Amino acid sequence: MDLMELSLCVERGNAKKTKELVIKALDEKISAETILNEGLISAMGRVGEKFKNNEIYVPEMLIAARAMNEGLKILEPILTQTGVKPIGTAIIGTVKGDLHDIGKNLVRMMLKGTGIDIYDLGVDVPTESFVKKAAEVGADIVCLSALLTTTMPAMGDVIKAFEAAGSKNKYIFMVGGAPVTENFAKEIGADIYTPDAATAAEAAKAALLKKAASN
Ligand code: B1M
Repeated sequence: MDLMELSLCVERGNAKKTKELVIKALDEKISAETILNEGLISAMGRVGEKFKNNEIYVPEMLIAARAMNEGLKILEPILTQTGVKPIGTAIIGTVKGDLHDIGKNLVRMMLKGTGIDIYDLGVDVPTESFVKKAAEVGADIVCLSALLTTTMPAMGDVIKAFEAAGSKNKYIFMVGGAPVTENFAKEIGADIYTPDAATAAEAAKAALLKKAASN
C-alpha cells in the first residue's frame, strides 16, 4: 500500500478513510512506526505549510487533526504495548493557552510503551494543576508540551511554580514541542529537551534509570 494515499487522506480531513487505510496498512504488515511517520505525521507538516501560506484556514487544520487522531487511536494499542513492570511515573500536559495535543499524545504513547506510568492532564492545563498532580501521583517526571511561540513561556511558569512550592528538586522536567529548543529548555531550568516523541521516551527512560541507580 502507498502510504502517500493515507497521508493525503489525513491532509484532507477524511477521518473515516484514514481509519480504514491505517487498518489496511497494518493488515499489510507495515509497522506502526512507519504508518505513524509516513502516513500520519507527514500530513501535518504539509497542513502547517498550507496554513502558513494562507492556502487553508483553522477549520481545515482542525479536521485534518481530527483525522490524524482517528488514525492514532488505532495505532495506540500497538505503540503502547509493553510487557515490562513500570520503571517510573510521569505526568504530561500541553501548557496553559495551548490547544495542540497531537504531539503531546504521541509522547504519552511512547513513554507508556517504554514502561512508564503516565497521567495525561490534557491541553490548556493551568500551571498549578501540574504541581498538584505531580504530588498526588508521586511523579518522577513532569512533561510539558507547547506548540506556539506565545505559549512557550508558560513552561517556564510551571517550573517556577514548582520552585515556589519547594518541590522542584523532586522531579525531572522534560519539555518539547515544535518551537522549543535546547537553549530555551536550559533558560527555563528544564532537565531534558527532546525534538520528538521517540527520543523523549528514550531520554525519559535513561533519566529514570539514572535516578534509580543513584538512590
Ligand atoms: Co496550530 N499552529 N494553531 N492548530 N497547528 C501550528 C503549531 C503552526 C506552526 C502553524 C503554522 O503557522 N505553520 C502555528 C504556530 C506558529 C508559532 O507560534 N510559531 C499555529 C497557529 C498559529 C495556531 C493558531 C494560533 C491559529 C489561529 O487560531 N489563528 C491556533 C492556536 C490555538 C491554541 O492553541 N490556543 C491553532 C490551532 C490549531 C488547531 C486547533 C486547529 C489544530 C490542533 C488540533 C489538535 O492538536 N488537536 C492545529 C494544528 C493541527 C497545527 C499544525 C498544522 C500541526 C500540529 C501537529 O499536530 N503536528 C501545526 C503546524 C506544524 O506543526 N507543522 C500548527 C504533528 C505533531 C506530531 O507534531 O506537535 O510538533 P508536534 O509534536 C512533535 C514534536 O514537537 C515533539 O514530539 C512530537 C512528535 O514527534 N513534542 C515533544 C511535542 N511535545 C513534546 C513534549 C516533549 C518532547 C517532545 O517532552 C515533554
